[in-house]
Amino acid sequence: MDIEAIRGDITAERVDAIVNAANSSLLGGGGVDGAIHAAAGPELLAACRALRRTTLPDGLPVGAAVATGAGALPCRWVIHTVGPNAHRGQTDPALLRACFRNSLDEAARIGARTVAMPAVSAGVYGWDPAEVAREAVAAVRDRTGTDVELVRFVLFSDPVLAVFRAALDDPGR
Ligand code: AR6
Repeated sequence: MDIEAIRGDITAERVDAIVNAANSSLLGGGGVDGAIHAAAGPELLAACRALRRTTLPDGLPVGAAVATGAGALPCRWVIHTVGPNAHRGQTDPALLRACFRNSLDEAARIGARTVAMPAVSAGVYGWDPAEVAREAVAAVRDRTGTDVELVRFVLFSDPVLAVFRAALDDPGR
């Protein structure tokens, strides 16, 4: 599996699946979630509403991941995950690692070979981007045996890109 980190807007990624840093409602929000819904158009919201009516009436739990179609986005699937919210006392790194691990497992399950991921929880949810980077890299390295061939971390700023590059350069992770 190739693992890389770039600076960019994840909505422009031409990969099989992109990961969304959603909230439990799955009905949209700000940050990368807002950007993904804006670029995908109403089909994505309709797919999320369908999940809420059927398999996820209470919403998506923190740490879990679920795929939908991608509407007008250039990718084929959006994998929604819910990061822990540090402002609400959700400070267990295992929850954050679970987001990345479960997103990758969902990617493998649906047959996605190339996956782009943002810095889940590093924005509105208040986590230190360096800690997000460490958990994200550890989770992905733990899943190198799956059929996913490429994981690309797509970061929105140079400082966040730098901490992801540092985590990737650390062989202990
Ligand atoms: N491409 C890549 N990364 C982005 C983009 C983009 N287009 N836009 C923002 N980021 P956040 P969270 C970065 O706040 O902390 C929403 O309202 C951003 O700079 O999007 O998990 C949801 O509905 C940051 O580094 O997600 C939830 O309520 C990272 O993505 C809540 O925010 C994550 O920031 C989730 O908060």
